[in-house]
Amino acid sequence: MDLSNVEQSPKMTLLANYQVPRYLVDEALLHFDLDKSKTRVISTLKMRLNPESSAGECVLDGESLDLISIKLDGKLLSDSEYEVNSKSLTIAEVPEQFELEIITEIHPDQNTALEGLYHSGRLLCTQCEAEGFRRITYYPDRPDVMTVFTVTIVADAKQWPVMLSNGNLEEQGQFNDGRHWVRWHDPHPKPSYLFALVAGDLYCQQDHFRTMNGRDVTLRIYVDPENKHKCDHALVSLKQSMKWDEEVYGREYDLDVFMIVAVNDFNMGAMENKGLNIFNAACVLATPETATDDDFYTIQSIVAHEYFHNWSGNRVTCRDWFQLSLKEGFTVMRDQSFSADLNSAAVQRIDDVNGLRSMQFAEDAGPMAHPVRPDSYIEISNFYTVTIYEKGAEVVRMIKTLVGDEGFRKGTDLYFDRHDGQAVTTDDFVKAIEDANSVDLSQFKRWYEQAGTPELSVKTHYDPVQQRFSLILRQSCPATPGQENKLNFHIPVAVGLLDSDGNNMPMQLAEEVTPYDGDTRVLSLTETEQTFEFIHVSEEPVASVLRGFSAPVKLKYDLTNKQLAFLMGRDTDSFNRWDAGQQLMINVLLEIVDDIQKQNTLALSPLLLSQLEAVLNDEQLDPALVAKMLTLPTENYLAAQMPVADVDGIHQAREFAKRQIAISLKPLFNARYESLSKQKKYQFNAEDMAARSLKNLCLSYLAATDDPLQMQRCLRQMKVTDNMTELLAGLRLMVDQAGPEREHALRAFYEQWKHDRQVVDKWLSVQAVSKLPDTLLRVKALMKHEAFNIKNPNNVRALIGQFCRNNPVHFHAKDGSGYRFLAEQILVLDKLNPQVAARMLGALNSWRRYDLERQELMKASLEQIATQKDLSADVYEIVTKYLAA
Ligand code: B3K
Ligand code: ZN
Repeated sequence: MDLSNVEQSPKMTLLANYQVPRYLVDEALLHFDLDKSKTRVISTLKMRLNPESSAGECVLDGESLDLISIKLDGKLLSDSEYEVNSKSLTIAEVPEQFELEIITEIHPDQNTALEGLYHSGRLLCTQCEAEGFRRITYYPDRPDVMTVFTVTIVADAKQWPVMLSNGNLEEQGQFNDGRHWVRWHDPHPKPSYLFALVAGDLYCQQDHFRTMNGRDVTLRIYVDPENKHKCDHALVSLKQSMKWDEEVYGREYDLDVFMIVAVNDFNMGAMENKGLNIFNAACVLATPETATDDDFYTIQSIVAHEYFHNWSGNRVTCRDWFQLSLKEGFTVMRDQSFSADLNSAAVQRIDDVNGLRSMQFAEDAGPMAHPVRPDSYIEISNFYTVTIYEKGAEVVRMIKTLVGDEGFRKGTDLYFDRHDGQAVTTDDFVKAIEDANSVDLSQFKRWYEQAGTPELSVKTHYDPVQQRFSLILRQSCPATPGQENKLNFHIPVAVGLLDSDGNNMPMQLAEEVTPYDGDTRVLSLTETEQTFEFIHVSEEPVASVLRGFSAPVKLKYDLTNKQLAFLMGRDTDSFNRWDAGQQLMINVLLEIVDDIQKQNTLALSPLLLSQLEAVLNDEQLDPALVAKMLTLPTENYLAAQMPVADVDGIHQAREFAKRQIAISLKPLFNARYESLSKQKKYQFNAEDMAARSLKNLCLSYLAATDDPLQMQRCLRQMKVTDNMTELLAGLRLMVDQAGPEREHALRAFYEQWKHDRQVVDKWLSVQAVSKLPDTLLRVKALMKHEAFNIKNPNNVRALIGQFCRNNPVHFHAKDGSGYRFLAEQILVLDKLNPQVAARMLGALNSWRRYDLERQELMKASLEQIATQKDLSADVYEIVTKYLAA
């Protein structure tokens, strides 16, 4: 397509062009006169020339600001002494050390982008990462400028009774005119992206934590008064996180108070502002009646994630935004191991890998593929990706696997000590681990530099005479945009060998003199191909490769369905047991797709059926694991396994398989459902969650039998339950069956919960992912419902996002209606909130993987977006990269 009429081409930022900041800020005094339509900000900055730089003009970032005045060392600057444009303020001449006073005005109630200071409900709040602070005042808005902030807030006491910022509260007072003021001081130097301010009429729930050195920390959660019953779980999670970080990483909290605020309008999950985390209400508020087990679980992990940032991100921060994974990859890895420690480690690993494979592998194989440490970006907001977060976490996890638990702790201790109060790079992180362990990770660092998912192929050879077993490992990595040829990775491959009874076998390598002690060993693949030869192997083993998913690679290991069935039943590594089952299901389902294409009669593999039956009958196995093992791969993931995704074939095959399994194993599903149905008061713990997940899984299979009695069962479950986990599971199943019961259930649910935003979003989501043919029409109708507001990101994600991402059969409708719908919404959203618009575009990431007709339709929608005037940099960057694919 000719993009020459696309007017704007925002500029690209390159890692190679990094330069240290010319001026540093030693102290920032901020004064806010708060008002929702016009807030005045007086910023006083004590600045000096960076000794590592050389003198020159002083450039400050600033966007969408009304500049009122500038004083340099107390003297008002005239218009000719500075220059302002839409992105910055430049003062031509400044001394080596100086004080700037800048007065600006901003308009929180007009801020629909939700970046900077904005108005949400009855609140004023901020979001500054990555580049939102420049929408509050002129400032060197980059993470390597670290400053001590003191913040004074003045506002009407009635309207804004609570006024918060980072650090500790120093002083407060009243004026005679009904206004009041507070002053917050944060002693820890921090970059501007960690600045936060909140004001509003908020309810506060308080608790305490005693740190490992005996300091008492006050914990506070601030919420809208109607949510005051929803704070307990987050507070428990916070205390669990604080304790875990002390025990596992030796990290103690460093202020007198730690605050969390819940807001309804938020672009992502939460934000780790120093001492004042701001959360999307959906990621912090929960009661058993309104939140599902998944919500409880996610909240626990997000609270932990943001808390852990206090060290991995805040005390030690990023030099520049190319280093984003320094804090995000590491912190995700930390929150994943926290969740694994507190809940079921096997389930946590399965969920993490599922997420990685379905989202990150797709990103890595598509037009936006980028390394964990990218080299360039147009809009940094587009780089808060699954690659930076989830692949970044896998990279840190591999480092831990390579140096061992103790070595890793030595490494992180050194990292935190060495770089406390600094803004550093991923290289600095790796260097600390190397230095603490005397290891060389130079080849390993390619994981940060090269994009794309490596492929690991496995061949085996057994010599019965010599009793030797060879494992031949080979790696390759596909080209990605801008990276044609890849160098070899250093891949840790965890392996076990199983005999025919499923017992672990000894794993002594030919070059070793003593036997290896252990059931799993980690092999380092550093060449293109390497052979590992095991000796004293008394029978031909089945190799269990990539145990625990020891590296983020695509495994190419041609096991027969019979071998997969064996591993599914017998592997001693729970992750690989689940994974073998998934691979078996994929093989079976893709064969059915093939039969559908050839119009053959369909049948379900008896081998798979008997394996599933065995799993369902296994009372010893953790019910949570049973539920995972009985869950078919998603349609999206199946699509990614085909050279050309056959949307309808996959949908039909999966529905067919599900129904066959349901019919064949109905008595078992029935029995387990009933045995798990004992009434018990809701509790959030691994055991009860496991029971509920298996119970709901059984119900979903029973519903797939099309037996009308099962709908009655769903209704009954919805009636008797005390929790949202079971209520929503029932509703979800009913929403897939047309008829008056469905409409009645939806109406009743809404009537009961319309006052609760978190629940209403679930109500929108279940309808967006419905299998019924008129789903798009219903989604469009729901956009006009009182429950939907396009300015609210949670509403957009619940309805539009769920439809486009998790309803493939309707989103990819052959007539292109799904694509046109998405394009229309993106153009509307881009004017309101570019970050949310750009996120929605992600639904078209894999557009080249569909048949030519669908590609044409998707391309037309992309072009329609690309040719729009005044596109945001966010959407511009993604749409042009997609079209270039
Ligand atoms: N650091 C924030 C994400 C900010 C996103 C800015 N567009 C939340 C987190 O990862 O903890
Ligand atoms: Zn984070």
